[in-house]
Amino acid sequence: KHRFWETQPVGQFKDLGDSSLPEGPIEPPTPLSDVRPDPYGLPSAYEWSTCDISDPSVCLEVYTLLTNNYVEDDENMFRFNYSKEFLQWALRPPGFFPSWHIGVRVKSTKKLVAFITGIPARLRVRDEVVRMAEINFLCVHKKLRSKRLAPVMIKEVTRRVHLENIWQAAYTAGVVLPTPIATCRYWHRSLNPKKLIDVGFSRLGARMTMSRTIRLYKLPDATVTPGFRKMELRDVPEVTRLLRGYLARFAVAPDFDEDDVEHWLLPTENVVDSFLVESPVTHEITDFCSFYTLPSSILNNPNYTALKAAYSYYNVTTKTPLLQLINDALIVAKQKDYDVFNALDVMENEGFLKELKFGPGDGQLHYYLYNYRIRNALHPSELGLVLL
Ligand code: NHW
Ligand code: EN5
Repeated sequence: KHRFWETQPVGQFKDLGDSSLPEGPIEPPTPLSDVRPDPYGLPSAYEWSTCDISDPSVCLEVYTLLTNNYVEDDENMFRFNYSKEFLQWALRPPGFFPSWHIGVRVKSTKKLVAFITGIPARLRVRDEVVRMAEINFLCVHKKLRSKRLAPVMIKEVTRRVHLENIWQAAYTAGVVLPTPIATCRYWHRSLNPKKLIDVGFSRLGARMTMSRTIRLYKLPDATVTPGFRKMELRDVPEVTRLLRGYLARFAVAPDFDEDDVEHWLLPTENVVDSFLVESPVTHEITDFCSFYTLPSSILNNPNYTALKAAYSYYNVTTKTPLLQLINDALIVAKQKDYDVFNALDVMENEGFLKELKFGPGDGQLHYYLYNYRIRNALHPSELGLVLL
């Protein structure tokens, strides 16, 4: 059934309840001298191309490929539209490897037709911190689908990760592959219900009118938590301590240091927004919340072309009630003109989703590890990891 994935060091469906298998790496590392020194073969019309995303013309090519060919919902009404600024941020974290930004071009025209990326990360799985690659943005042009190009791309990124002496990876996908470490649900909180209904993102509920729906989702004009403000560079050490302490609770979570927090959480306009609560009395940072910006193109709608979506990222509370903190995040997202605020049921998010009027989406997100076995699937609330 999975001709490619059956050959890979990942949890296999046939091993699902086998408690004799140990947790941890499935295969040991090989000597670096045993890693294939040259790229995997592509069909003869195509060539590998390392993509320097800091070059604006290359970034535009990647952006264009993804804008036209990346992930859609199950009814092909919306397609993720990561911005160029977002791609630069997502692909250039501390210690990133340029060689892990891999394109495939048509030899004759140099047109970019496929893409896959890795970035380095330290992920803790239970008690062990493991150096990993996070794989994302796998995309094959619509006209080149089902030609088994994806397995070659996955093998090539694996080879380039191995060359850096890294032997594990993490990735998420909307499709079921062998085998998820956890299966999460997307939840959606309407901020602009009229537009969401007009574009088919949501429906008018039974026995609901448009004006009742608009009233239902109305939010205050201003945030309510005293000391709630945007995160700044000077906050990085304290936010790092707060976040590290919090992420220690989860079975799988990133091991963020100050450089990571500066990169991933310091606000970048239209990419990532972070807010914290500074005690008006002690000036301690007691709470933190963040979201990233990922619009979707609206396919085939006469009135609208883009859906502006915020995605819940990392949140930590020690003093402010979680519902109040996230409600303040909803208020700032509404002020900034987002149409919808999305969240997964990871971490403690179940504790605010229903109360803050999020509704379950029709999409799932499966989390995977490569070359690392976990004995039983985790509950979403055991995940302390959000991939972009
Ligand atoms: S998930 C988003 C993936 N991208 C999209 O959905 C965009 C739209 N779709 C496409 O571009 C986030 C194509 O449909 C793609 C497949 C390219 C998805 N992950 O070439 P073939 C990520 O980027 C398997 C993994 O004929 P295609 C995470 C499929 O099961 N495998 O298909 C990426 C089959 O294998 P099987 C996927 O439709 C993680 C084979 O590909 C997959 O033309 C990557 C068919 O290939 C997916 N999302 O192209 C893994 N979708 O065994 C990283 C399909 O079942 C692993 N497949 O026969 C770790 C590597 C690093 C290790 C380091 C130590
Ligand atoms: C790797 N980083 O299916 C990511 N999105 O629910 C790759 N549905 O937006 C993997 N179908 O439910 C991504 N509206 C996998 C997800 C792919 C995209 C996807 C889903 C997630 C989505 C929307 C629109 C559905 C359109 C028809 C949805 C309902 C919202 C409603 C609001 C009011 C309260 C009830 C829910």
